Amino acid sequence: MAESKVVIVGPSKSGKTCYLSTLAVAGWKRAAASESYSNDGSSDLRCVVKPINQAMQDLSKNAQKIVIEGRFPINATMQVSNCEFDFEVEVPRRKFLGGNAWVKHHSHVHAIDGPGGSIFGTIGGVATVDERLKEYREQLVSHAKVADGLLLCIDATDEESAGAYFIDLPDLIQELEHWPFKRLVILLTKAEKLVPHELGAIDQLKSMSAAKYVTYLIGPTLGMLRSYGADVPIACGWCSAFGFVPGEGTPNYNPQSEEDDQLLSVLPGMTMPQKIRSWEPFRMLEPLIYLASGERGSLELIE
Ligand SMILES: Nc1nc2c(ncn2[C@@H]2O[C@H](COP(=O)(O)OP(=O)(O)OP(=O)(O)O)[C@@H](O)[C@H]2O)c(=O)[nH]1
Ligand SMILES: [Mg+2]
Repeated sequence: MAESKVVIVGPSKSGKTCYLSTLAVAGWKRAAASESYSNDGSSDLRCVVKPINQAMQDLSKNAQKIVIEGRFPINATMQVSNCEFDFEVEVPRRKFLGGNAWVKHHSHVHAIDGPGGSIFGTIGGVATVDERLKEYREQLVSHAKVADGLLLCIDATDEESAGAYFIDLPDLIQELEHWPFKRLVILLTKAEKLVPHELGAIDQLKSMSAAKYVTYLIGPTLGMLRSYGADVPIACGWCSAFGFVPGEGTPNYNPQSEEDDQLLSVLPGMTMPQKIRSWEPFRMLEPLIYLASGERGSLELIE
């Protein structure tokens, strides 16, 4: 079994915890043969996410519960949690004389989730002098030093976070002393909010280039990453924990709500099966598929 260790990094509120919370359900949706679920990239790859420790189980369960209520209130993370899960992906390899042979990649993933402010404290008002944050930072750095994969989250709707990356990410990379990562993904979260709140908006998002958007947001920071992780390609893509309303393609958040946590699809009077079906996270698994197997799906490489 291939063991891989992934570190998830991103400024406060960039969607790290929601990302982890949503993975298990995204895996079930993909595996449910009765649902024509095509929102997670190439559907010919079989994959499964199995929480194996309490931290990951708690996150997944929390997301399952709150989504039934039509709200997604995830609190800011105040400690480092070591979320462990098994991730399996089977990738078809075309055989010489036709047909497919399946190659299984099996990762035991340790995903470290911690408060964004411990790494990205300069912009956004989180004081890095805070002793607790310093301690969290040390833990994250020690995990990152032996990680194979780096998943950087950026809130696609928050241009300010480009400043956080520009100012604070170089310090973190320097602290690692050597570049440990074999694969790197830059993930644009909350992507459903970037397109107009209308029917079919999902197709607009699918036609937009994540690579161009990442380059626009953090171009010079990419140069810094390149100079440290010379040969490691930079993959990037869109994702959304809220997703789009199934069958309609409308972004699944309530634009009238003040809070950033209300799903549009869960309406009073809906049956429970309807509620459960109406939550379809968008492209949550592709980063993990790539980190485990190198299969890119819809992730784009930055040239
Ligand atoms: N609309 C929308 N909101 C999202 C999505 N993912 C996360 N959010 C919201 O963004 C806010 C921050 O998400 P978190 O997952 O807590 O972010 P975090 O990076 O873990 O933040 P810290 O723990 O503070 O470092 C929450 O209010 C979420 O409800 C998404 O896909 N769409
Ligand atoms: Mg968090």
